[in-house]
Amino acid sequence: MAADQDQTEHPGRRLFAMPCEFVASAPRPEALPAAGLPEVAFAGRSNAGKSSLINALVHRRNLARTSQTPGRTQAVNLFELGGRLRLIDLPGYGYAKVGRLEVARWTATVDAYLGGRLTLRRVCLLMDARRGPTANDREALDHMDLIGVPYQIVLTKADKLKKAEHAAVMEATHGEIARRPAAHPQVIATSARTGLGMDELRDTLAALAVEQPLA
Ligand SMILES: Nc1nc2c(ncn2[C@@H]2O[C@H](COP(=O)(O)OP(=O)(O)OP(=O)(O)O)[C@@H](O)[C@H]2O)c(=O)[nH]1
Ligand SMILES: [Mg+2]
Repeated sequence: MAADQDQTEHPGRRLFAMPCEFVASAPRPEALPAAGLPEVAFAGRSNAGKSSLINALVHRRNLARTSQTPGRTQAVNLFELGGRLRLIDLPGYGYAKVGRLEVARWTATVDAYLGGRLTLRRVCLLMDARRGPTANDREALDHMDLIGVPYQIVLTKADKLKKAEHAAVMEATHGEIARRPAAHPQVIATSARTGLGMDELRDTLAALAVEQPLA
């Protein structure tokens, strides 16, 4: 397929082929840079694959730091894509094995960083496709429904699923969000390893970006 045709079918490809740069790492809310471009934040349990997904979206190996050690991303890290969209890597919550970041602490972080941020267009809430929603995930969804932050569920590590498992987790996830007011109805299953679902996610996020790079 010709490249032009590709980009018509997948408008997200053009945006996500643009340069992506690290903007800032904010360990505390006061350190967050001023709002400007529309923002998409990536949230979820520690080890859900947030940093890996950001890297895969922008075709970079190690822009966002990934780790086998859950809880690695502690600060809020901001990246800017093509002068059109900001990507925000949030700390994970609720991993049992390390000094556990409780959902209560995570919700405080979300409130402090993103609660009043008018430029926040969507939170991608990542869930490991093999696990489906955990109790912690449900608390996170409840919190975002309560404060009215629009979010979309993105299943990760879908390369680990068999076909029947894939269908089952999609159905269960749609059931989970059916009555949730702030949930986007589309659930996307992705793999940072195989690229599954990545164009679909890029297209969805591209619709939130500004049309022209801000000068
Ligand atoms: N099989 C598979 N493994 C993945 C995928 N994405 C991430 N992983 C693995 O999952 C682990 C955690 O990935 P990270 O991207 O660091 O997870 P995170 O959500 O940023 O974790 P914290 O920063 O600790 O909250 C790493 O070992 C990754 O290699 C995927 O699509 N498929
Ligand atoms: Mg991370």
